[in-house]
Amino acid sequence: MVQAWYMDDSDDDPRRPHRAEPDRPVDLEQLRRLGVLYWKLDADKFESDPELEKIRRERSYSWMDIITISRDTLPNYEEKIKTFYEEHLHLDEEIRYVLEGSGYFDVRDAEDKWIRIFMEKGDLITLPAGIYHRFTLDEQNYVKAMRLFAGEPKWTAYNRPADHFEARGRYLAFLLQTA
Ligand code: KMT
Ligand code: NI
Repeated sequence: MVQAWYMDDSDDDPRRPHRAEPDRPVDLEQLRRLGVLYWKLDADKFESDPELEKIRRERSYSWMDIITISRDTLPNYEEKIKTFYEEHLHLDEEIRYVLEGSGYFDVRDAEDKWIRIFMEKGDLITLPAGIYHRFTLDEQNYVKAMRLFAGEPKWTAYNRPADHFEARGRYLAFLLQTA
């Protein structure tokens, strides 16, 4: 089951859980209405997994690589971590499959409130084009994840405000339609 919740307003270390009090959990249906898709897979067999292959085929996720985010493995670690946590959007889907370790994807809901999604081993998530979001490691400071892409990857992140992009307009129209 996905673990997601509304965040508190505290600006201390982003790697802490930041659960709102009282707790406001978020379920799969709420995420789906934001265009966020989630699957639980068996990460031990990621190299040959018919379930993963099916998702990749159905959603045209032809491209993939594996990124390990930790101080020792990621060049320019500090800088990248900072960039990941800046609120931004992309013009295409962002797709991540956690193979080891864990981290948090934060996404804005339709009222612009932060929802925090805990991603651990076996969690695959798709963030729609045009959604404002950010990523942080948690207190383990380690994640190994597969990055997937439909076609040739484009990594450009547009920091907020980025409302003039067509992808943003389309996303807002999608939100209205699922409201
Ligand atoms: C991104 O784009 O935010 C990243 O690749 C980091 C998260 S991967 C678990
Ligand atoms: Ni992103």
